[in-house]
Amino acid sequence: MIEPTKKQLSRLKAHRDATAGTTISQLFEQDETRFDTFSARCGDILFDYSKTAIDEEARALLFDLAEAAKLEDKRAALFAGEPINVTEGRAVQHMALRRSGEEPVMIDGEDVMPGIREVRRRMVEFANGVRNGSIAGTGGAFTDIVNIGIGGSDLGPAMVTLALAPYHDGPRTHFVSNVDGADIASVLARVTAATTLFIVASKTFTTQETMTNAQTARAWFVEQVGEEAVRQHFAALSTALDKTDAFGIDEERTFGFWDWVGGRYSVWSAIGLSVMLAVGPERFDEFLAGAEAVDQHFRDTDIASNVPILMALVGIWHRNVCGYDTHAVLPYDQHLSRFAAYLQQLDMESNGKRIDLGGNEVDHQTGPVVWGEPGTNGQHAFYQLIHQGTSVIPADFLIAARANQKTGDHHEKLAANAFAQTEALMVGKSKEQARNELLAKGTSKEDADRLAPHKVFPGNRPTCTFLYPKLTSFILGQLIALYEHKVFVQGAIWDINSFDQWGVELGKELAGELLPVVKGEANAEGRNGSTRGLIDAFHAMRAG
Ligand code: G6Q
Repeated sequence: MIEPTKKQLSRLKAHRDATAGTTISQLFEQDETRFDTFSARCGDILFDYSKTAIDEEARALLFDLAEAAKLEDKRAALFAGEPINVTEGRAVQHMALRRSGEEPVMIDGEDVMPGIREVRRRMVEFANGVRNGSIAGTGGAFTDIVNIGIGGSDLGPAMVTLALAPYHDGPRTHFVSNVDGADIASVLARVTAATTLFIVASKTFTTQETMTNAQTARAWFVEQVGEEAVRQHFAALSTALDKTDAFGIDEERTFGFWDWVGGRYSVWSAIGLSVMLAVGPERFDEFLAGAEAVDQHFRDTDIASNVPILMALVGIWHRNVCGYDTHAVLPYDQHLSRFAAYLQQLDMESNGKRIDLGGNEVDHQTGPVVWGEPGTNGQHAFYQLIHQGTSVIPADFLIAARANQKTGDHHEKLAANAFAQTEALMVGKSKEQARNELLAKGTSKEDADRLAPHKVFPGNRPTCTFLYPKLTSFILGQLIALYEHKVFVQGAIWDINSFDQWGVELGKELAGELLPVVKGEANAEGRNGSTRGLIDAFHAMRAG
């Protein structure tokens, strides 16, 4: 954090110390208009942050904090295509992938839009061909698509395809990511080689998991159908066109993207091909349009009603001012069941950093642990801790006004639960209330005294709610882009690089070193006692 930001943070902490005695419920008692003044809209999405302890003064201080961190300059540098990913010397321009219109987007003095449009045109042509059967396999029209990728080359398309299941009218899609052979084996057991299209999705085309799975799929396919059909049944999504060729994938079936698209920001690029195949190019366009609308909102809206900035500042308040360690994302939307997993990568890989842009260790907290599961399921599992545990866990609730399907009053019940949870977390239940309720039910005075403490809900636990009309491809594009820009804003305030991921390297290096030891081709000499012991035991168990 740069000095002026630190000063602002101290002011915020002083304000928090002075006002911590005021509960969120009391803020509503003091201000009848609080819901209106502490909520904002981005298009059709309503973002309610009134159920947090942020008051007028705190919000003003948070705005000052953003200004002190030079957020506007940083946002301008992002959109201008400057190489803000400084440790990799790259621009960050996933926004260009969802850009419509004719305006150029310059990176290194070159307009990248013609290249983007050309790849998208080829994707549309290919997707239409596959969907109408004019591009087919040796056994006829493709019935199944297997996307082989991991991390950013898997989570985005897998999450989005699931989220848009109500619009799925193309071939069945499957996602294989884990190097655990169980993953590919279970998918191969479900598909027919002659009508399956394999998409190898890898920016670098060197990732161990993806290349291992791709080779296994290729060998299985060759055994079933033959080597000569590989070109007809395999496509590649990558920036490494030389490597896709070496794998035996046709240039015509290779869809490229660029190094200024980070893996976890790549669902908008060729990496989204499986989504396009599943829901069709029109829906995919709507998905891009939703994100583009948020880009415009983020770039042009005043800070006071700028939803991604507000989301980020609420997060900063919880993380840096209140000191909360984790952040729960709780979609009341079964189709968003992979949304938290997706956001985990987006947020934790982007902002899980401890070195600032100047190369120094930060002296403040950065990204929180992000986690979550859909409601109402979570209510019957981990919500106990959110309500009564010792940690305060700020949570985002997401709920549509309308469901994608007609199933009696399921949706009203779902919504009632979402609203009830945020209310319960805020208002809580006092010991006296708990005791009186027990007495009213006829419990003895002695038992009421004994049980009441267990039935206390401290309340005053903060939540934000996103309410949207229906989970369409447009709304989904908006939701993802909102979180993307939130992550950017927080990284800007923390003065860290949100766009590299060096923290994933060491484990990869060591796995490379250990593979020959695990295979028994090298010995474990020189390694620490635990690793040596584990590998020896591994060998012994296998021999047994
Ligand atoms: C994302 C990360 C990482 C990446 C995977 C797959 O931002 O860089 O999750 O997407 O490691 O990489 P490849 O696409 O190169 O196989």
